[in-house]
Amino acid sequence: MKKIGIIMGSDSDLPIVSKAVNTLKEFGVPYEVHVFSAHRTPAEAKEFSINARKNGFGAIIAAAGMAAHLAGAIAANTTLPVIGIPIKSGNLNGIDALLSTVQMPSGIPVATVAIDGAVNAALLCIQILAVTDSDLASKLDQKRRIDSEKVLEKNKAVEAELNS
Ligand code: RP5
Repeated sequence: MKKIGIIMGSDSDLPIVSKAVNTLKEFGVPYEVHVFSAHRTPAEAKEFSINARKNGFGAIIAAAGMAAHLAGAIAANTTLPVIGIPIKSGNLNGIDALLSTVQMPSGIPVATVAIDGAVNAALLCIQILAVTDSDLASKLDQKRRIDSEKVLEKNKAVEAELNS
């Protein structure tokens, strides 16, 4: 199975990024995690991206806060799918990171999830791998069923308590 690369701009992003790691673990998807910054360690970020396909990666998650150009910088150096996570930090609470990550000019796409949307970033990567992996597709179906059942249980409890 292809690996997922998880790159964050700072170790201060780890509390959010760890949710993506846990989701990949839950599905048994292999991953590598690195702290590479587009502005503090641009050479390492570029090196990783240029070699990602030949090093066995199938998609890359890039998480960064503030003027978050990390996902775009990674996407500039690979044609693997790049999923950007705008991290909530600084005076603008992640709005700056959201706009920096999502507003890519045509030609270099970054699939951007919600601010701090690490679980969805991982699920999108799993869905990408599941295009050609039927076991992974079954696990995704199963998770959807379990999540639906949980909501239906909650619905039952709310209906029983509040409806006359
Ligand atoms: C970004 O700046 C990082 O991704 C992080 O979200 C933010 C703040 O970084 P630190 O100052 O906490 O290292 O590059």
